[in-house]
Amino acid sequence: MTSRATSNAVDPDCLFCKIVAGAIPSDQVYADDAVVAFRDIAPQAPVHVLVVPRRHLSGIDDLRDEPALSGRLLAAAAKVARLEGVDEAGYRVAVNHGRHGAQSVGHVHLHVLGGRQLRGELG
Ligand code: TR5
Repeated sequence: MTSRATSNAVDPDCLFCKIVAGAIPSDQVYADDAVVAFRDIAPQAPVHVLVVPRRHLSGIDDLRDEPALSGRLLAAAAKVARLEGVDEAGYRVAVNHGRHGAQSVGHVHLHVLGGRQLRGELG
């Protein structure tokens, strides 16, 4: 049986849905039945990986009633950090949402950033 976390609603016009489907190539670093992680095309740190749900959700606002999938995304971010070797030194997980949050791709994603000392300011 497919759980809500792993169901596969797709937006055919969405960039990250196309990456998840393999229709647009990516440098994938992790995947499971609910989540895919791939390197950001314009990295802002030596390690910059995007963690996205396979299912299309526009932004973090759509995760309000999705505790299982939210947990899967966070768990995947921590796995990516370990796979990338930044877990001991530390890293940042960030989610941009909407206009003021400077979200540019409308498929919810966690940025995993690390590999150097990151600046302290977030806003
Ligand atoms: O600004 P937000 O938080 O929405 O983050 C979107 C991220 O997607 C940015 O850091 C972009 O650099 C990244 N991005 C954009 C494209 C892209 C990508 N990462 C991997 N592969 C990508 N492709 C193939 N095309 C993009 N336009």
